[in-house]
Amino acid sequence: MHRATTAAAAALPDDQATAPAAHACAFARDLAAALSERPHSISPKYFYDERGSQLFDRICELPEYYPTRIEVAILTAHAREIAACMGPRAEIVEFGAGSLRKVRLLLDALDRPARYLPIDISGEHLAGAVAALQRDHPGLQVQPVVADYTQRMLLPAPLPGAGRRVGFFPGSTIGNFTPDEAVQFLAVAAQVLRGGALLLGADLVKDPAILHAAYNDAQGVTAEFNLNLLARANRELGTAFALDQFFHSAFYNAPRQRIEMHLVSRCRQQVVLGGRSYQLEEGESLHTEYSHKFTVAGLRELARRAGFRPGPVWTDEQRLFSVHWLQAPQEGNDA
Ligand code: AVJ
Repeated sequence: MHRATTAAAAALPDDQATAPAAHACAFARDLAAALSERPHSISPKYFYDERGSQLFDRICELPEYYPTRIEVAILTAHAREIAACMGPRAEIVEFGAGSLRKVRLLLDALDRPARYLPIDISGEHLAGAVAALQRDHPGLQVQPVVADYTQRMLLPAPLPGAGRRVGFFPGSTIGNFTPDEAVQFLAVAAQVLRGGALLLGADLVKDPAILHAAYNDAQGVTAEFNLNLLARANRELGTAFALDQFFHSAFYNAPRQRIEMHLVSRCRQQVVLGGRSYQLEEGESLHTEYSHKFTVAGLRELARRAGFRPGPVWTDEQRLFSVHWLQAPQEGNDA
């Protein structure tokens, strides 16, 4: 099971300078918990330090990793229709904004967007990406939020005169959550986006061979991305994980409709963290990520359970990936 507790309503850390240290503590605590319990499992959010964010950007360019390419094609093909759903002066809130590549596809089609609020856990990476976006869109108000969107967070009040507040959650990152966690996250998003909507990207169930290849690329970038979790612990927490004593494992669990990623220990070994020693057996794994796959109907049902009213869905011809327009509840409606 994931330790990622899902979002409750809203909190903007007002002292962002303390965020990295606070995060290192959370990482130490969560890694210690992961090593203490069996099966060992840690949240995939710890992949994304500066190095991990760079590796993820490289994954998005891999020939085997179709989700980014297909989602970009869908957003490009339907940008005008999506922009029409958003309406004039929309405020876009992106959850886990990363390198801010995908929002650019929408910005060009949008009618005078009021503001863009990218939320990301990787502060340094976000700052660089915001600077680059501002160069290309000098008139756009951008307000980056360095925060963990799986925790409570408070968003700034809407700008006076702004149109709809539209959440943007591309990439099928929703798949990192278990289905129950996904509903919890979506329920909070429905509250935060009240009166507006959520534009959500969701990867679809398909031939397991295609899924397997996407998470086991020939160049080994995904393996390096997975192993970076241990490298990061060595950098930030003073552990001494021997990276060559672990291997990357990613497989499709068909009944659960998800890719699972693990780091498997090649031998019996000891790990020291925070003055405590933990033992890993040969073949024992640390689970690092779920990447759930959806059917269009299944995703719409999850959204309904969270209080959204599902609207238009856009997919590619091969139905590899889907983009959903989900209407948030009306303002002042307590249902
Ligand atoms: C960013 C979470 C959507 O699950 O496909 C890519 C992360 N992990 N390759 C995904 C990821 C391995 C990605 N998400």
